[in-house]
Amino acid sequence: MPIKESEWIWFDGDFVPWADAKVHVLSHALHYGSSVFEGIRAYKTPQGVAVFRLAAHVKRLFNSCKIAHMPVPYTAEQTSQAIVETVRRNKLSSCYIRPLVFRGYEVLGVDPRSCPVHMIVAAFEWGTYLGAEAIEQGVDVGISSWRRMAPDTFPSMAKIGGHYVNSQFMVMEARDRGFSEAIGLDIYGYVSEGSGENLFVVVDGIIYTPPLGASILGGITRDSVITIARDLGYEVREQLIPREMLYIADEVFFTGTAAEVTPIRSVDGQPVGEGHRGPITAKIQEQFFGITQGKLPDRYHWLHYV
Ligand code: PPE
Repeated sequence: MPIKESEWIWFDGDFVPWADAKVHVLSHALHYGSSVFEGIRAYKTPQGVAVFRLAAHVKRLFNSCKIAHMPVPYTAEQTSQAIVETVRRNKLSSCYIRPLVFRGYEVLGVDPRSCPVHMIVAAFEWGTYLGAEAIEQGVDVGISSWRRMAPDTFPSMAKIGGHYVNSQFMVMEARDRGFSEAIGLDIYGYVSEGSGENLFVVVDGIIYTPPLGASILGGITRDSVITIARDLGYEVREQLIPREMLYIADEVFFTGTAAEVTPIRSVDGQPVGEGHRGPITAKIQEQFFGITQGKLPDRYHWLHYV
């Protein structure tokens, strides 16, 4: 799906027209994946447009940059302002926001540290990630033959551009096999995550999700869902998940900023539970979308009004 262009992109402190937000072809990030990014959503609520968990996303951006040895030339406050201003200036309501910090043009060679660090913030309309019906109907997924990164190869807690080469292999293979998305196993063979989503599994009323040590990104939607589920009275266990637990699960679902809360109806061609969205997934969705769309009280202070 082509990007729905908006008018302005925040680029190193200035708003530039969408078509003029350009970099040199010898920019370091283009050659070696030396970038860090965030994916954030803003939602239309009856009280106005609100950015979901802005502070948590800005914090993770800075943490990723710290892990990547990429000093951000702006403060967290300036970054938050840039994000809010980008939504406002483009007169967007519900939208996806993509901040990106990257190594630019100066030298070639692997060590990025003499290249300048730039930051952009783009925002644009972006509908449901895995298709319009996915939120209700669920998606069909397959276990990838590509493993997630080993803990001592790439730091999975950092949202670094280069990591997404692995995600690209996973999702291309999945789609070639007729699935919407892939589930990656970690290097030890335990369930890790999707190419761009965290994963939850429900068995006998208990909710399981892989721990940070299973080569996952510490998802902000994951954290939100854990909070919601525990408040609903469910036990949530962050623990290693063997692959076969997916085949006997009552419910499985993805979480992510882009994917939101998306049910999984089959894994490797085997139906999950009854083969459609399960009741716990539905309850969590109701809370998640209720809060993001301003229909339920913002009891965790997750909304930052634009
Ligand atoms: N794991 C990965 C690998 C990942 O990329 C994401 C977000 C998540 C988990 C969920 O994290 P969070 O969004 O904080 O709940 N993936 C982003 C990029 C998707 C894309 O295609 O680009 C996103 O959802 O914005």
